[in-house]
Amino acid sequence: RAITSLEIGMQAPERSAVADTGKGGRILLVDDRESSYERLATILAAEHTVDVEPNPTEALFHAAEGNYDLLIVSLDLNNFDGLRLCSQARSLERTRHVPILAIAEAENSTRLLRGLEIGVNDYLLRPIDKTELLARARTQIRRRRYTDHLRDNVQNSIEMAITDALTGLHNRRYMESHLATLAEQASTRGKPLALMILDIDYFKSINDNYGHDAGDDVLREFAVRVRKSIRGIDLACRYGGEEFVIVMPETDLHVAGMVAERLRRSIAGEPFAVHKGTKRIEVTISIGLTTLEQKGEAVADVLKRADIALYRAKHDGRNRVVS
Ligand code: GH3
Ligand code: MG
Ligand code: MG
Ligand code: MG
Repeated sequence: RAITSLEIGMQAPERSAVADTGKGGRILLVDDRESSYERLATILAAEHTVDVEPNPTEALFHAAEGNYDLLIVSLDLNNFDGLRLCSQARSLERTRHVPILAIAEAENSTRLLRGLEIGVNDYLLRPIDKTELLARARTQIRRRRYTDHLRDNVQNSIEMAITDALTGLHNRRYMESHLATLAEQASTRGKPLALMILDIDYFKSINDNYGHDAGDDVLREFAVRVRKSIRGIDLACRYGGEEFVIVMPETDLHVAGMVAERLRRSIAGEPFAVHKGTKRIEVTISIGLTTLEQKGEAVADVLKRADIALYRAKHDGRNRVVS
């Protein structure tokens, strides 16, 4: 049974993808007999763009580079094993999802069966009927477009599931699942791991004084500044409303303290533009900082220690880093 897009929590496919005629595809025809490929190409050209490649060595290269919707491969090729092309196309990342329609003389039907085993999607026996060729080509191209569409949707859903929509940072769920992995890696490799919780000071009064939209502007701009001050391997997430967590692998307390202090200054030192740049407001943050203290320490304990440090930063007057 096919899984529908709705069941896996994404948008219903657009109508155009469902109603696709399968016409207007890009086809690579691999056949080394001139009388054969000239006829097939003429038939297919009525509905598609067709490239013919009689040279099998070139065919795989074109298939990988050419962004085709369909490969039509003759398994009767004289000096070449068409099956090998099919299996290579199946193993290459760039051609893995391109459908293959095999064609062969009836006497080569064992090759066709082998082809189906290695991932050929459909086949036709010679002599090839014009209507049937067009119909089977359309079906494969339609299927290809539809599965591409689904694959994009799945990727988008995954992105959405781990990303905070307002700031584009990772969300709490992702952080919690990933933090355990990072802590484990740090433990087994004997490397330090730093973690900080950042909380915007008096954020409620930003909302109260300038409106909720201005508060959102501040959160977005805050995320931009966070991204600028961390490395690619660091993990930044929106942990709650105006609370963020940054995890820094291979970073000790001293270095993490400098990063935190730089970040604190980058927030306090430059007012935030809100309401489409018509207004600028001063923002400060408080940061609670800690590191993984011993091998195998529970991440909940690390988070708790950072939270206690944050509480002290608030209590001691805000706009500061406490570790
Ligand atoms: P403190 O210095 O002690 O952190 O004070 P605070 O006002 O920042 O702390 P508090 O936790 O009382 O208030 C946080 C506010 O953040 C309350 C909530 O309405 C607001 N908030 C949470 N999420 C969002 C959001 O997505 N957008 C906006 N604009 N506000 C949010
Ligand atoms: Mg608070
Ligand atoms: Mg706050
Ligand atoms: Mg808070």
